[in-house]
Amino acid sequence: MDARFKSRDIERRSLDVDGLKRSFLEWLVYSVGKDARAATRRDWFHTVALAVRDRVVDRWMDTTRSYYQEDAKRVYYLSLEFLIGRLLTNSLSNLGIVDECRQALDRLGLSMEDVVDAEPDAALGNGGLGRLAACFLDSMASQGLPGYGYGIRYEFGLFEQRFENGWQVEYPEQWLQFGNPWEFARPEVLYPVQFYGRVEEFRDSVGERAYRWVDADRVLAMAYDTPVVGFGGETINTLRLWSARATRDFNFGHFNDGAYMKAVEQKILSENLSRVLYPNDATETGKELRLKQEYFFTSASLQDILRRYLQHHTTFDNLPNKAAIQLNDTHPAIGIAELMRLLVDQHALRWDNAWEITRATFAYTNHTLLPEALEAWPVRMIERVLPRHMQIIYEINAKFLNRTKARADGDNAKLSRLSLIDERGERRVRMGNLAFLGSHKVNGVSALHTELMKQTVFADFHQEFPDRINNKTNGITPRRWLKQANPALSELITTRIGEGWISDLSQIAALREKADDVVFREEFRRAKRKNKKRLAAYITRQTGEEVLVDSIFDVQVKRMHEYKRQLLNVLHTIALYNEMRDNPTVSWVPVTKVFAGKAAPSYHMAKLIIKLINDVAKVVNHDPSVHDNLKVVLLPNYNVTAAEIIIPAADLSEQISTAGMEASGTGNMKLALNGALTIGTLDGANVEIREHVGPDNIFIFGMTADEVNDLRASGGFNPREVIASNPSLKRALDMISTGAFSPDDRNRYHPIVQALTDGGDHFLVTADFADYCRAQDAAMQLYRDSEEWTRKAILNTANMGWFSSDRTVNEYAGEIWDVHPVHPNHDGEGFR
Ligand code: GL9
Repeated sequence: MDARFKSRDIERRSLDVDGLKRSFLEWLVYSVGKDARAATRRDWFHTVALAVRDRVVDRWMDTTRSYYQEDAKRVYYLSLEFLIGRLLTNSLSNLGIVDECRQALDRLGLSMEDVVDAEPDAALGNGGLGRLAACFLDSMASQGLPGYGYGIRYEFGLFEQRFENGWQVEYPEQWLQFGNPWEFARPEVLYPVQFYGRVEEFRDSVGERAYRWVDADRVLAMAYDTPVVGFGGETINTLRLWSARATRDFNFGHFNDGAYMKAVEQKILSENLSRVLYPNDATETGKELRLKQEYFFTSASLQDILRRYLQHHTTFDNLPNKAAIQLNDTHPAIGIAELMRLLVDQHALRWDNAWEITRATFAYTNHTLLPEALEAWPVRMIERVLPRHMQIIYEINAKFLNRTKARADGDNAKLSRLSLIDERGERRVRMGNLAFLGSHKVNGVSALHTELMKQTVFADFHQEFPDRINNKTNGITPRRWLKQANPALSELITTRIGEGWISDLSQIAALREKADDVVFREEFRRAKRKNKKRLAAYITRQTGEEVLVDSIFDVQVKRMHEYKRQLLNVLHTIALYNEMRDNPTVSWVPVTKVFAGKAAPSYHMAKLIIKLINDVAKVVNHDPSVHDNLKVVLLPNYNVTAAEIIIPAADLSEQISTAGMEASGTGNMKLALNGALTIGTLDGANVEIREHVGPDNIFIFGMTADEVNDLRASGGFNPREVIASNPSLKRALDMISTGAFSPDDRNRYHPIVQALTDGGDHFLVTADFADYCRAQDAAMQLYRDSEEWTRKAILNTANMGWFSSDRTVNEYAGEIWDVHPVHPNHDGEGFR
């Protein structure tokens, strides 16, 4: 080989400071096309990202080749959402070259922070469900598991949130505007996906009835691959996202004048499929475009999976031994009908055989019990958009109900609950039932949630298939959520217990004994304080508000939703404000209430709550009578990048959903791992967090899920009575309803007051208010004793090891997927 090429080739992979610096300059000039004098921060970000990407490509190919050579069983994580966030620090950190990169940039007169800050936040998800998918990708790659992510390459991720006059306003988030240096376009990886048309019946070669889907519209799914760098850089997995492309199969015969332009227009419109992420949190509005998105990426992914499988196999009998497909919620559940269609219609398998293979291949994760989130597509819509799938769903249903009828002896109510078709009102396909029936395992995301699945939405199915439901409590990746987001704390931890915790978070338990070490406590506090200063500066930049670094940073960051009860927190804020005003001579523990979160654009109540928080902030923050003892901030545009600044700085973590409604939560885990104490209900994974950190190190309040259930079953309660008996609650609500926070529109909050009173207070805000205030008081009293507080904070960090997504993914791998780590062969050419 030409020596010049060879040396360049080695340079491409060198990881020392000089090599990095040289390759930055080369990338800047030859790929970004700028010289160092003209380069902007964004140019430098692209330069560095491309240089880093260079250093993973060889190992990426090695990884893929090893999977192929070993014909390893792969797991395919199908998800409509991947909330990835920024990738630069993540890649550098997992490759172990953060310092080298910083020094190389330093020599070029650049700050690493500036370069990192120029990366857009990839927000291809709404919240917990999408972020979980991203944590799982990191954990699979970090443990050498052959895992692929499949999803949609949305041109517009989750909207950008701004506040105008205190109201949420949505702006398009154009994360791809300046290009995406991490992805590789694969114009040759292209699959047709069909919609509409009709089904034709015919006789196959052996005279059996068979079906073909004809006269359909066609769209192409084109692949974009992003390498997923595992910790240590040994395994580099793939996230494959599909983008819609118009077909070029013009029927020239049809064209004359206007028809031509119309046909081209139609083609262009078909590319809208991958244009935008639906911004709904746990509610689906039943829009046809959404159904098409779900089918689009599911069909392309299944075609790709079968193509890969067929490189090694000639029959489908081994598919379940070579591919595990995990459905992230019901969004890809149409995949069950699609795999049946591919096997039966395209590959001529017998129905029963295809069904056995399908069921053994799929598994389904349920992420919420909220009834409004359970997808149910109108039969008429599926009939029109996916006519063959509707037939297949009917067939699955008929066979299932026939088999079940024999045993159900006349329990027609039960049969109609088990049916894939909801016959009440407009007929609808219950996607949860389809997902359950078409999967060999079905799991919930926390112990409580899984129990509730068995008792509520899937009670009948659980009776029929008692071994199918299992629990996989969620987890979070310690790489992003401790090592990268919180360098101050993670460096401290590493000096004391080594760095084993990064890939085996259970080792963080070694910190337990440090909780009684006054020197360690002092250093732990110093790390927290550093993070709080960083957040205080961010708050000032974002809102103009100055906050006291030594106040309690009381943090509630998550989507705005009534069940998450930001309102409960707001009512406590107002009550505390009143107490401080009434008792100005008391020495108060200063409190900073930090809120952040987006509301679905059509969720009026959630948007009104945002306005209320901003209105309360305006009054409280400008009232000199509370001095600086209370500040309220609502940070705009909460996303992964903001979370990385907010979470390490939190003292108190608000996890206050109505018991039984938050399936798991994962923010609760991130905050506790970073040494925040939780104030929370016994809901979702809070229950397990309490077990791990110990009941003395968490503030639990409120009704339990059983109590909530009993109360609702007994016909609810009368919020008016509760309010009348609690003067501080009454006063806070009166202030809201009389316009104390909205003098410009005194009726503005009528809908909120109404919901909490005559509306019956469905989320039990008033019912839990008194106990919540008691828990808040306990937290404030504890905060005065900074040694005791720190001790408990350390015990939180030390006891959160079990909540690593490595543990979660290993449970899936062992109990659902049956996949095993593969050690890629890097031919000794690796960088370590
Ligand atoms: C969610 C649940 O509401 C959370 O409690 C859970 O932690 C995550 C991950 O399992 O899934 N289900 C759901 O629809 N969302 C969740 O966060 N919503 C969003 O992702 C916006």
